[in-house]
Amino acid sequence: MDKKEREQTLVLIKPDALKNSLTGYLLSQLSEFHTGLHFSGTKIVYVGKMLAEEHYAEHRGKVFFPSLLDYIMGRIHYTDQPWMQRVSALVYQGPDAIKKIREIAGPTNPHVARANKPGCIRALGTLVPLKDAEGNIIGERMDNLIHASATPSEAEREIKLWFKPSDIPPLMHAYPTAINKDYYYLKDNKLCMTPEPGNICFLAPGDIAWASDLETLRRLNQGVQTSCSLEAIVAKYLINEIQGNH
Ligand code: 3AN
Repeated sequence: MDKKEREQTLVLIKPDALKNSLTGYLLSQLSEFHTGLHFSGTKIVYVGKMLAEEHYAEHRGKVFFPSLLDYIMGRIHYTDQPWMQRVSALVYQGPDAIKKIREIAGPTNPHVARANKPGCIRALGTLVPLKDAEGNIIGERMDNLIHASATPSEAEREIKLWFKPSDIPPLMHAYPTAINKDYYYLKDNKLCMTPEPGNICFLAPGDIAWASDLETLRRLNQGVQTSCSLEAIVAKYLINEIQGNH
């Protein structure tokens, strides 16, 4: 398979789409028949705080950030049904996968989507005003049903954040993988290599991992600065394993 054929992108069907039973419609819009793309990974994910924060890391500190986390974690649309708090994560693959899916998704802001691109998925979304304690409007939350990677580097970061290599058929892997040889634990939100009571093991010898994750862990263990955070690795390998902040 050549590089063009192998282009991948991450799609998240967000809680507002699930709540409104739009999943079938979205999958149909994104289907091979409409896009020429095929999926190489699909899973239902409980989104913990660590995963949510890593996914939206570029928006950290912005006024809408806390609400954005609540939204992707399902706390807005399934407030009283914690067991329903999840998203559907998919990897689509094929020529121009990123561009094709962004086109169908449409502009980020649902009002702009409705005005400029009627018929796109995000035209079905909603804008929700955000208020401070006194009731003043301080911003808005964009409930826009679907996430789609915007660039190849974003797609790589996001696919590696949401998917382990073993979630994707081996012949469809777009990024190098390696067999892990060490035990890696999380202890008080820090990397730890020894088993101690209360430590959470997130990678064990024999596990297949993204090669870049193992390189990051090797560097972190040596105290070297890395561009990928420990949280971005831990969040993924613990997906659906722990309910809570991880
Ligand atoms: P996109 O999802 O189109 O790639 P990003 O990556 O800029 O857009 O933003 C990620 C998410 O953050 C958006 N889907 C939207 O929910 C939220 N967001 C982005 N910009 C704003 C904004 N100015 N006000 C409120 N929410 C925003």
